[in-house]
Amino acid sequence: MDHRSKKLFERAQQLIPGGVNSPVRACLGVDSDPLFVAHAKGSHLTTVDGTTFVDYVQSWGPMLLGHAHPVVASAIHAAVDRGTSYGAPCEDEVVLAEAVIDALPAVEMVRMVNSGTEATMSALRLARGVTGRNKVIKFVGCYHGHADAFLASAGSGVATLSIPGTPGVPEATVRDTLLAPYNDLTAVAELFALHGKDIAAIIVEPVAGNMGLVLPVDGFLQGLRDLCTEHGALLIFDEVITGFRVNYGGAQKRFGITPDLTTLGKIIGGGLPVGAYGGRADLMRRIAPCGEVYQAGTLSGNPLAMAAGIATLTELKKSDYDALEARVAALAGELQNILAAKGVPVRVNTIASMFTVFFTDQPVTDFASAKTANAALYTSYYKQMRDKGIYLAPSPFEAAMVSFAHTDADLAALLDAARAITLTA
Ligand code: KE4
Repeated sequence: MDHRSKKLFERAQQLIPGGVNSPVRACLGVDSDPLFVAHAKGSHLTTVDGTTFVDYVQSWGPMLLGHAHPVVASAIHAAVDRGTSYGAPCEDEVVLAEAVIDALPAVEMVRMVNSGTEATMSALRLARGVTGRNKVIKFVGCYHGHADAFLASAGSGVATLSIPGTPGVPEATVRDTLLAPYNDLTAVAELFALHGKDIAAIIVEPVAGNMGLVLPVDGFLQGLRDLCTEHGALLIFDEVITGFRVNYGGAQKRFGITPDLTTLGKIIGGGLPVGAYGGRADLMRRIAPCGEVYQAGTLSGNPLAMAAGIATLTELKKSDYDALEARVAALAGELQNILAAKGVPVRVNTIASMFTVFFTDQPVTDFASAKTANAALYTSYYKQMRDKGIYLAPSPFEAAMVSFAHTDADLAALLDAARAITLTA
């Protein structure tokens, strides 16, 4: 059935580590081989063997409009004939910066980079540069890209593959990375009591998407804001997933919290490589060339990615986020009922257009509770759903993504597949 995928995977494994250009795609966490994609459109993707799936990964978040959206595609087509990279300023960099600043309440200035990792590593360098402090607080199970400082107890692919610690990262680097459980303000307050004058920043996924989907409990984000203000540290919202996903204005708009810095990625590139970091103008002006904190990038702000980002945000600004959230909330509730009726423990967390199925009988509010979920059940669920044409994240530590292109028939197809599978506790 997946003959060409298997042949391509065999070839790829001789040429590319693990046969993939990003670890989680290898599907090791669900005892499966990856499917090679030939093309994708809207809510669907089609493999090199001609099999079409309803896609609930959506490239891990960028494709909120769905794959190959005509407005985005035509913007890219038009841009490509104007040249793909100038290494000099272009008008679309200004236009996309204006769109981002207009949307996100806490962003007064923004710098484009090429990935979420570049965005978070740059935001941390800026926080350290302006505070003169070295330590950073991150939360166990949160993933902020693969920069050295963030690979302590990270989520996403690090959690999926149970990669121990941080091989290749100097002990001195992670010594400055302090860890706390997500949603645990007491633990954060204790870290400030111990290290307060040395802590440059807290970096947090305001909604966690890399331990599976975990929501902030009431007061958590405000508590982080208050602790940072009290101790002179900066609050960094890593909105690489949540930016333009949980609200057009991101989590900072949805929850009414003002971080000092915000990192972005995924959606703002419309599927092309774009990341960004931004925030208070007084902080961003400390970045070279107007400040002394250095950060640079050959392809930062390239015209193709800017055109894709502008087209994407333009379409999203007109989109009905509340309607999509209501549809996904109903889907998640029905999915929980269907799976629970099979006699297995299950909790489905959802917000906006994201959800995660945890095969556990307890609320999932942090990485420790996320890890109580039955991994074997998730693997069985993943495999059977894939056999029935539903393409899910090959890891229980990710979030399913629904796009504006998903039809009611697409959502029904997921529920029908869930009804048809067999799960044994
Ligand atoms: P990238 O460097 O992969 O563009 O972004 C890193 C990043 C930063 N912050 C958050 C909150 C993120 O979720 C990510 C990347 N997300 C993962 C999936 N959850 C990327 C998938 C992959 O590694 O292939």
